[in-house]
Amino acid sequence: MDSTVELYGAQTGNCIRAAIALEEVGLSYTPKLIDLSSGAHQGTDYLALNPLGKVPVLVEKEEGREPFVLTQSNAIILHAAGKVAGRLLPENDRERAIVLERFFFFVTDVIAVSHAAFSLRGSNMQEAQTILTDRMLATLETAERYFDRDEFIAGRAFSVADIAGFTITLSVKSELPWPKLPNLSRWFAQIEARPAVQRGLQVFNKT
Ligand SMILES: N[C@@H](CCC(=O)N[C@@H](CS)C(=O)NCC(=O)O)C(=O)O
Repeated sequence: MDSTVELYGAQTGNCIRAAIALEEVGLSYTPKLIDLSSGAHQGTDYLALNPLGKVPVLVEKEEGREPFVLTQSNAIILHAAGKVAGRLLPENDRERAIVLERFFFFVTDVIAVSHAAFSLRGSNMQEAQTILTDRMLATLETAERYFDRDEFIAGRAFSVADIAGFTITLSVKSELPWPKLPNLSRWFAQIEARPAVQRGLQVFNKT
């Protein structure tokens, strides 16, 4: 049966993470660039897909079925992981739980705090923005401990936790005290060099 996958997005951390996940599992998909600066995400057609007017959105179309729509980057990443057993999420219960622990460490303790700080940009709450940014950076630095025994963020294999950690680290690269973070430094260079990660970084890059 014919099926197609589309990923609507822009050059933002949430969209790049979703794209990297699709690239890492080798799913064939069509990127649909949404121009946030012209408000394309607030148009009627786009709001019909995602009433929140946010990117990314994944749409799977299969003949004879209603389109399947996902409107959260983390749901898209986990959905991609489900496409190839054991590829981005271990099949072993405990190993999978550790991957999810570290995936959510980045999603809730680092990325969400970063978003909260970002949302205060241009407001008169500069001090609050600085507090949130400093807290997010301090939390991110604690990821250094995850490499005591293992090569990746959550074990011996690349996983959704590495995807969650990579783009937020990239976005604050110039603000991290790299000499104090030798493990994170080695890990970051290794993840950045992955061909699928490189492709994901370019999917919505229009420059
Ligand atoms: N929790 C959502 C957040 C999505 C989100 O905030 N997307 C931003 C770009 S990273 C966006 O669409 N911003 C445009 C706007 O809010 O107008 C996810 O992870 O997918």
